[in-house]
Amino acid sequence: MAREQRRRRPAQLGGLSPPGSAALADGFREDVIAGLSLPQKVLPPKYFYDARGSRLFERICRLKEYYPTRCELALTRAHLGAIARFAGTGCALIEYGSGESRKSRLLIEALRPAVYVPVDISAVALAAAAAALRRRFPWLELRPVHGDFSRPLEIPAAGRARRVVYFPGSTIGNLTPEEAQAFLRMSRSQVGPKGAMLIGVDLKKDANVLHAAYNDARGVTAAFNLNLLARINRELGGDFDLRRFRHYAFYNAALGRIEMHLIALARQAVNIGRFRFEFAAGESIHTENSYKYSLEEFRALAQRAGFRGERTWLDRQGLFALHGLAAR
Ligand code: AVJ
Repeated sequence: MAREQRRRRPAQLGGLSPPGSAALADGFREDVIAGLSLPQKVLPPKYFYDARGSRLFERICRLKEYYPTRCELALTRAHLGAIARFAGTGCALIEYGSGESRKSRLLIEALRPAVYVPVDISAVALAAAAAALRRRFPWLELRPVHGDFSRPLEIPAAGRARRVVYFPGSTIGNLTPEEAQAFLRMSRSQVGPKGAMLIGVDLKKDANVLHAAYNDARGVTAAFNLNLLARINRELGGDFDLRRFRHYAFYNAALGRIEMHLIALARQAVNIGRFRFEFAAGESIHTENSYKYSLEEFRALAQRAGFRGERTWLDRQGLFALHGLAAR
């Protein structure tokens, strides 16, 4: 087992980072060494999204088993008028994560925000998204913020416009419920007493449906998970043998979450720079949690964070929810 004093994570919300964000290299090394030194080995899911991982995630979003992306887009289309009325046209729309998705374009068209503030930790992704939006919406007042939305941000002056945070994709599922509550509370202070939030949250459902979504037949999710080890090899000089680890995802009903792991198929040692990590046969690296919330559970969580769950929109199959939260 590697020895090195473990540094405290800079924020509690270390698991949260928008898809496509390039994690800072030094943080990556520290987090990997620290995570693999724990009795239950862990790797933070934000490191999935290097260039290759982001491409694999896009492929996941198009898989037939992976319903969240499809359902969220469908429900946004189906309820666009009501969503826009809830948020209020002419609001200041702040989006956490990449701002070039199809859902954001729909919202911008329907909401005609006074100002649109995409927040992304990846400068490259942010610039590309902003350029595309400028071409498409020449009338739009666009003020990109390069930063980490898991920490309080300086949001450019939006005048008197109502602030609405848009946080799609159930990315909040990567956080524990305690972390999610803290994150919502921080968002609540960002939008102020008249503000609101539109947040996409995956629902609890038949465990077989959940299982299929994270164990797709083509093995794209497995490749996405294993890419984390490949990335450690590429960027940190690790010597993981990818053939000796296997993707394992299951629904932990007691905790209400999908867990993704990488399981060592045989006893082995892995070197990363001057560190050496021992694996027993069958030992896991826990790489991701994806929490699922019933409508009531999420409303209660939002309530504890200073929001009132005012509206909820579902897709036709009732698999995914968009919550309209108002500050209270
Ligand atoms: C981007 C965190 C919402 O949890 O479903 C997809 C990531 N992991 N397949 C999710 C993911 C495996 C995704 N989130």
